[in-house]
Amino acid sequence: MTQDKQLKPTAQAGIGRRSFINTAALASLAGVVACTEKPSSAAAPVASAPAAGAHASDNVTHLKPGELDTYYELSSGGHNGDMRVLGIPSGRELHRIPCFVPDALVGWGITNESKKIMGTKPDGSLKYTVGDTHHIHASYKDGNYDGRYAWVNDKINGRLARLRLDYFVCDKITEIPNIQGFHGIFPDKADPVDPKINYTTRVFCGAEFAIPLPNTGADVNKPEKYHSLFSCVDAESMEMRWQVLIDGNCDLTATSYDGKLAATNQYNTENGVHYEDMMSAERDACLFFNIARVEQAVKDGKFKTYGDSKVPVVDGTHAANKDPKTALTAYVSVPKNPHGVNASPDAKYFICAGKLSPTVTVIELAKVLDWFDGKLEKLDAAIVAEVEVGLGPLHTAFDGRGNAYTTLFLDSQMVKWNVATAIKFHAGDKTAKYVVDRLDVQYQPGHVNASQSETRAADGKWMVVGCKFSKDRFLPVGPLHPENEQLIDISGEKMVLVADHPARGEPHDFIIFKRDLVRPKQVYALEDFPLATKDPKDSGVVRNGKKVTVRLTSQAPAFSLREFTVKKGDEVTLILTNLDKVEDLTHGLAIPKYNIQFVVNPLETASVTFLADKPGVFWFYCTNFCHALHLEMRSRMIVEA
Ligand code: CUK
Ligand code: CUA
Ligand code: CA
Repeated sequence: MTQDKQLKPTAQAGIGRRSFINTAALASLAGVVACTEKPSSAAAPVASAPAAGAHASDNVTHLKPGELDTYYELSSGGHNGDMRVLGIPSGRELHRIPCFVPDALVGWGITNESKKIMGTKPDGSLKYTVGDTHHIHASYKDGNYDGRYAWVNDKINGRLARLRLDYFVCDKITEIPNIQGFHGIFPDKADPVDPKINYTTRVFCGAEFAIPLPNTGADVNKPEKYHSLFSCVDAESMEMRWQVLIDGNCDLTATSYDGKLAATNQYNTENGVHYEDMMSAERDACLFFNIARVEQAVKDGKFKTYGDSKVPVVDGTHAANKDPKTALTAYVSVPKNPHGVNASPDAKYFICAGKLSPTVTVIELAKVLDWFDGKLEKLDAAIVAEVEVGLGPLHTAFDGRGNAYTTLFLDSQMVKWNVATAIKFHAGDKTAKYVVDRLDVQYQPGHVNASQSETRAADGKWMVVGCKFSKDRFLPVGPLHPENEQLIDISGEKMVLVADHPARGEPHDFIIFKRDLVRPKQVYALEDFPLATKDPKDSGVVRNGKKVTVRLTSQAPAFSLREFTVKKGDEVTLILTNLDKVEDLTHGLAIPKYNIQFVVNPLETASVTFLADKPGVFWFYCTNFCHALHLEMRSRMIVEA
């Protein structure tokens, strides 16, 4: 065979493109420049040369058929409203986990069980059918992922979803009161007061948009009434614990390894309600929360509530927290409209990227705690470095060897820089060369993450860069391009671009962790489902007035009932238990003209409720290929007129 099997990413498109972006970028403060690049109508030529330089390591990138990846990537799906699971280094997409938005494949938003998690209106229909996931983080123990849960935000409707990492399914969704534009999330890694609790018990949630509180239509033109809230959700119960009233708009959230601090970077400390106002100040803030003090204030009853919500809200505004000894919050000044705050794996620093400033700011956590303790006079002294890295810095990943990797949106680059050297440079040693390497990426990177980056076990092997634009990187598919996730080998001194993976819009953040940190189960247990039909002989129709319950089971290649009969006007609840217990033996159930389709995995039970409003014969059939006689796996629903 002479076919070219593995396409390598092409080398960078050259200096012309970059200088073009830079010129355009300077002309546009807001940085929306990517679309001014010349579009390309054809696919890029197949690369003939391998990616620049020899591999710095023995990282294996090309998996042969049957070989498994060594890392999981959990990625958000943006306004697709879903979550994705990929294998790294292959970049193969393994699964999409629906949470906020219906999913036709599995029947998410169709079954009663998934609708209950998603939330319904009084008439039983879904409360929301759109979502916008950005940030995904997993539960911790001892500073590393413990494989229990992951959480993801919905920016549009202000919801937090939890995923169980034993089954890779969403099991709870919480709607956060009195917020809009819910953006950054981060689980805590320990308890601030009880050292025995060295695992996640809280999830912090930053609201981006300030709204009048309460938002009743009364104070729309009073900017002083606009606030956003920083929220704490209980990791186990998924109930709201407390909220903090703050100045500014939250972007990302980060937490310290000792559980004492959470932070969010604030890009609109001006509290502007119009676009221009949000960029008027030269500096904004990285806002720190003293978790123990916030919880004490809640205990002491120093809170209010807004509207119908019973959730306690403490005052974390700048004006109310000037005295370090009582402050709940600390506003550390960082340059103009910062984007992203990330905790370094050595547990010492939080790093904010400048976005509209070409800098990154390194904040030492011990010094922030000193300020709260009255031992550091000026909060600004917690900043131990503020150095230039390039244009449009957004997010930062770590390799566990003291290096940070920051996306440069406007420069279309990754910059690798050494944190300790940057601190030296900032302290006055102008010979300290903190920039280690630069690598052009294709194009306009937003998020980045490295293997195990935001844990104490950061291993510096792989980095994935989420490029917002893909242009000439893939075969053209019409106007809507995929995004481009680029795999980069970071095991050596130089970053090496290894592969491009298209991603359907629009992943923002993702985490990459070792595969043995989770133990996914592939078969359910019957006992987990109160509605389960354990014996096919228990199948049948039970009528209670106009309410009809139909129980049936599936075992390849048949449903337990060959037919069932209901009457027009009945409210039918159909409960299906899959009695096949073999891994990978999933069945589906679809009812033509009734807009119903869902799947049941091995030993899973799921149900649907619908109004039998159309008389006739309806062949309900198995949608998930399960057997040589899969096509024959169908039965009749008879709806009598
Ligand atoms: S934001 Cu998307 S690129 Cu939601 Cu994390 Cu920075
Ligand atoms: Cu059961 Cu196909
Ligand atoms: Ca600002």
